[in-house]
Amino acid sequence: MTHTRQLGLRDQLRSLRDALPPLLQEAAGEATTGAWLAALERNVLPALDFDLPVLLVAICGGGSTGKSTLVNALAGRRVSQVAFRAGLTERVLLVGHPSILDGPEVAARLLHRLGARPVPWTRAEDTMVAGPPLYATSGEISRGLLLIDTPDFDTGEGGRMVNRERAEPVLRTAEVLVYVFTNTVYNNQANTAFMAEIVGGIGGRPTVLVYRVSRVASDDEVLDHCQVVSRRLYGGGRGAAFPPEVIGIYRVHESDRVARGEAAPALLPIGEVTAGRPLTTLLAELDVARIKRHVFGADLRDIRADAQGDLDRARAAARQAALYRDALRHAMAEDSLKALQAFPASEALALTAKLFVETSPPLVRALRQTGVIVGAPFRGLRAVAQRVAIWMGTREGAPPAEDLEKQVQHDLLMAANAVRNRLLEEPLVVQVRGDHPLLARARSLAEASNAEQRPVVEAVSRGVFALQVPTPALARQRVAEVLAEDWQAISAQLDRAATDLVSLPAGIDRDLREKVIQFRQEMGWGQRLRESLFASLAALPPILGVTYALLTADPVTAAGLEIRLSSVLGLNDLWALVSIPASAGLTEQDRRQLEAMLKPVFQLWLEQRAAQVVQLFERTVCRPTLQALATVPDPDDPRFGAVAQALNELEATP
Ligand SMILES: Nc1nc2c(ncn2[C@@H]2O[C@H](COP(=O)(O)OP(=O)(O)OP(=O)(O)O)[C@@H](O)[C@H]2O)c(=O)[nH]1
Ligand SMILES: [Mg+2]
Repeated sequence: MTHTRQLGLRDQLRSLRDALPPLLQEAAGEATTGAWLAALERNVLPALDFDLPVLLVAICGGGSTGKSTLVNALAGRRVSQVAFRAGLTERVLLVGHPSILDGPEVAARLLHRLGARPVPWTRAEDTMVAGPPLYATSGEISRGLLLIDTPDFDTGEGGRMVNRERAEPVLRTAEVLVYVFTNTVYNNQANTAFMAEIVGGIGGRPTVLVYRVSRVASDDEVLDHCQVVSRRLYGGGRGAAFPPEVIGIYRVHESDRVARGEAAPALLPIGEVTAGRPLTTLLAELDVARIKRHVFGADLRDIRADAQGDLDRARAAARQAALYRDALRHAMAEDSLKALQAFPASEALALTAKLFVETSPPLVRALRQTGVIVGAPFRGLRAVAQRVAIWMGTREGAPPAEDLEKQVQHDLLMAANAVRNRLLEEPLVVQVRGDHPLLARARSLAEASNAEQRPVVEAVSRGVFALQVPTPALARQRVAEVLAEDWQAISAQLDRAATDLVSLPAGIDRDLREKVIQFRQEMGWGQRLRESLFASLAALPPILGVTYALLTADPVTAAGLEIRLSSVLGLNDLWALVSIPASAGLTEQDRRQLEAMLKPVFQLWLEQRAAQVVQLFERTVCRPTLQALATVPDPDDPRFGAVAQALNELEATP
């Protein structure tokens, strides 16, 4: 690997390390899973920074199998405490050549791979006491090796493998393993399963088997047992050949002299792969560079796979939160309609009349000529004329009716309560039409295999779908707050807001004027001709007058003027229908024209008011939930793309 490539790789890996864990935390409220972050920080990044051609060789196995005895033999001195008691070695001990481990700087950087800062060894007994890794030196150890004595991984205490937790990180870090096992445990499922996970963990690590067995056992029996072990470790079927990861096999016999500490154990090479070489020779002959490349590549592959899993989960969680947030907005829009049952119909009618008058030059001229509409046959007409005058700026307007305000307050409270119930329910259920973007998003998330909780899509009727959107964990955590909210304070806030909602929204006449002009342009010749007839004053007053009479029959609900809200929707989907019953006594044509005139003002009112009510819900009932969701990164957050790119480049790294 060239220097510049290493630099590029290092940057990618660092950006992965820095960006992915917070992304996952923010999106899913979870810490990273898998060992990728530890492998990255402990193995790969230090290796890029500090490339020393030394192999880490871990001596591992069950309790009292003779690991420490073997380490002492290889080191040529008693560095590790040995005894008959299983579980004796309680901490990691590293032994290396003084030219490698000499100098605190080198030692510290080399041992940095183990996570905890190691301390210098002083005496063999230290290995019996739990603590940070120890390091010792021995001139007998090859310069290319760093031996590690490890705690056993099968001594139990209160149902826990106490030493396994100490051994595991070291074993995952080691580049070569020497697995020591005895005749009593060679067939032990638990030990080999643990080892298999470790050795398979980084794409198959080279392993030396050391089998402590009676001298009475034949070589064939010994090899047979070693076969059992290696199949357990690396898989593979029955057959004479050992997997390529097994790089050496030794048998070692029970010896009282060894047990008494008078002699070093004699490791007898067996099997073709060992080719009669002593263990020291075999280890010294290992191709350090090749093994390091292999381990490094395997580490990178593992990191990539694990990190990809985390990225996928973070993305799915972000998409889920965004879907929930938007579905909640949709639900709020649905419920906002409950708060909009009282349309200020007389105001709307007056405004429409005013705008039609203003935008119709012949009508204005006629009105100017005759002054206010005098002597019309309907009593209500005077009120309309007053309204028209108010809108034209010649008179002061009266405040909105009290009962209308009460109605709005009541409706608003009911709607807010409906929204609150939605927050407490799980999942959130909303209805959408077939072409609504929420539907496509819910479907694609339902198909995403990595989503923890998936939305469910159900067809309700033709073209209408119900979406069940799971509540993200982050929002679920806030349910208690939703429940604990001061409902009285919220009611008071809603009541105050209701005052503003009673009349037509401010500035609506500007938007409406455009619609009226557009409407007029779309009118056919015949209608325009009719409209110009309104100017004769004979035709206009009856239309306005009749309509006004209809409206004033019940100013709250505007009985007679039918308003229908469709609720299969979302704000963009709002459609409104204003219809005047045939019983109103208008000609079909006048009725249609009046409906068409009123429809734009109704729609504008509905859109603007619904948006206002939604905002009100956002500030009150939905506040805790929305606050929680606001901390979740958007699915378009550029950090997702940056992490994905870092992972892609890792894949391209040989
Ligand atoms: N007979 C015989 N005894 C051995 C041999 N190797 C080790 N022993 C003895 O077995 C006991 C355990 O040896 P240790 O080296 O402490 O074993 P260990 O695997 O380090 O044990 P833990 O640290 O407890 O996991 C000691 O009493 C050793 O003297 C051997 O080859 N033959
Ligand atoms: Mg030991």
